[in-house]
Amino acid sequence: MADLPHKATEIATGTARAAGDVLAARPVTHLCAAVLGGPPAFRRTLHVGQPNMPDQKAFLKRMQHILDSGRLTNWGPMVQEFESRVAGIAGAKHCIVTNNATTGLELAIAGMGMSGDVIVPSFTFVATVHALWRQGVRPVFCDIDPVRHCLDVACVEAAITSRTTGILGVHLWGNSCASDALRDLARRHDLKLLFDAAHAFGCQPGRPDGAYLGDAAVYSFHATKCVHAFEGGAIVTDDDDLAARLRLMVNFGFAGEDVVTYLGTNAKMSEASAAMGLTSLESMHLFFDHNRENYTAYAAGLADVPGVELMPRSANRVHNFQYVVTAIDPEQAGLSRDELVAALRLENVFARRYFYPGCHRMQPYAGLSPRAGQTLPVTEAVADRVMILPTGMALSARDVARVCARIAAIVQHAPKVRAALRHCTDPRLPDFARAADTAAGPH
Ligand code: T4K
Repeated sequence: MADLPHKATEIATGTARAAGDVLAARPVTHLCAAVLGGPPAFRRTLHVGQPNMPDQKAFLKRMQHILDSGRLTNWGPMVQEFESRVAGIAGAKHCIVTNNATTGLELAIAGMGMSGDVIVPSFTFVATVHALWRQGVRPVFCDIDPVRHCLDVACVEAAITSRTTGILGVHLWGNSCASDALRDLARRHDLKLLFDAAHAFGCQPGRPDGAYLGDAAVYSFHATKCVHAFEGGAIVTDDDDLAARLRLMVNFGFAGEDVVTYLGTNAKMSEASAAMGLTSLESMHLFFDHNRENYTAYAAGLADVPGVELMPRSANRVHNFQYVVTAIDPEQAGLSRDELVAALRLENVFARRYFYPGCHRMQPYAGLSPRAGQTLPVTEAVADRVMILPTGMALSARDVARVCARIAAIVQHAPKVRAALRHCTDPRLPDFARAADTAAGPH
């Protein structure tokens, strides 16, 4: 569907041009933000995590093959091929695919023998922490570094006690944890090292980094991920024994037709999901390249917007650019992150405040570590400022330029936008920005 051609505003100010021209198109004084009564930037809604659609013909051909063969699930040929492709891309000896990453994390936690306390960031999707809790493991929240948003190694070291059995790091936004340092720490203290790599499929560190996969790592192939299998996950590891155990656990613990040798569950991926995963893999580099182009357009379009900072990405690293991460400085922008997210909703741009407010403020973890608010200063600051912007195949670089132009216009008129939001009752506003709450700002 075409975007709204606001020629009277955007073309007059030059903002309807290609991404690289956005800077030249300033000032944007005449561009009226939707919250101030202008038409929305987009007729359709732009989402974070809108699925990338791979080649439909190739997918349907695989589906036909599945239907013809009668093999629908239980480690069929599609799943086997997908496992071998994922292991190859990850550079791991073994891959066990699962029905989603959350189950994959739970199985890895149990299979690795984690118990007692495990150190984990609070700044992550809540599934990371739920997986521990559901396996009877107490999460010990640790702060993150402000640049990569991954575990701060010094904080991890300080948090280790006699109850600690492992570290669960998150390669957040596809960034790499300080994996070598975490591996050394884990070895010195005889701890297990697991990585939640839900965001990081296809990402590779810039230099050889044998620790990137830890003792095991878990990918997500959820529909919102760059490469997806509708729903899906994968555990990768170089550990033969762990892999053998996990393969049993994924399938109820069955070691033979009626021989059960281990506590297991049903975490199997279906052939239909694997067919989507394989087809999605065939377009992986197309998706990555497209995301990189969008990232470049965001970098150009946001370069001069005060208070809106784009998280840098290392050029010497393979990156899926799946998440476009910005940090909002309310002093400079004149608006809080929440106000900017709210104003963008009226443009039909659904930016997200992942992963506010941090797991330590969610149930059942709030109250678990009462001092977490003080011991996680970076987490608290980052959770209040991060805004994720849409990308993926659903957006062109030109769309990105338009999003940036609207952000610039909103920031330029920040006092008026703030006042307008106080009285706004538009149903598209997120719950946290309903008229009565908006003035309160973040916690
Ligand atoms: N660890 C980390 C660090 C994670 O981020 C995640 C998941 C996990 C572990 C667990 O992985 P899985 O068990 O899910 O494999 C989404 C995803 O559900 C979740 O997978 C993801 N991370 C998380 C960051 O985001 P929501 O609830 O914020 O997204 P949702 O469902 O609102 O989707 C975003 C938008 O995308 C929708 O508003 C509309 C659009 N959309 C979405 C789907 C699913 C579509 O257009 N079509 C679709 O089919 O959680």
